[in-house]
Amino acid sequence: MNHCWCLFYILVPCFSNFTAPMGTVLSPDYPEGYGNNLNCVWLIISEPGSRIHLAFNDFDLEPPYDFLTVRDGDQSEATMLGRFSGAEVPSHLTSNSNILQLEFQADHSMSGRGFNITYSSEQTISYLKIYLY
Ligand SMILES: *[C@@H]1O[C@H](CO)[C@@H](O)[C@H](O)[C@H]1NC(C)=O
Ligand SMILES: [Ca+2]
Repeated sequence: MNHCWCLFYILVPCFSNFTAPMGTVLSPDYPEGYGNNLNCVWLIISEPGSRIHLAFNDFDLEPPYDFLTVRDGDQSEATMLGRFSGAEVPSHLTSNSNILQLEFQADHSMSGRGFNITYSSEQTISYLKIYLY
């Protein structure tokens, strides 16, 4: 018998929600390499009326097949704030709403180091202060 099952790409799901006011989102097994066939969705949920700030401490994904998509809100069609791949560390970004969605996809081969992203949430007032500063 010919074992063709190996040709099917089985996506390993990984989901989690972050509700603490600040925290760190790491790719699976960071910094050892994240592996293959991933479709991860992380939601960062802050207080209504606040915004979430992302700072990329480290970033290394196999371009262009592995990438991270950041969306403003929890819907799959929510506005995309950025899509990142490769080894260039993205500049920081801030949500417009109180929910940020990070979706990480990796294909069937090759892995980079992964990513280390810290987030913090700010009430809109203090966000404006920081923004104007
Ligand atoms: C993620 O980056 C932060 C800031 O550079 C660092 O303090 C922390 O140790 C890193 N986490 C890991 C698991 O490397
Ligand atoms: Ca890959």
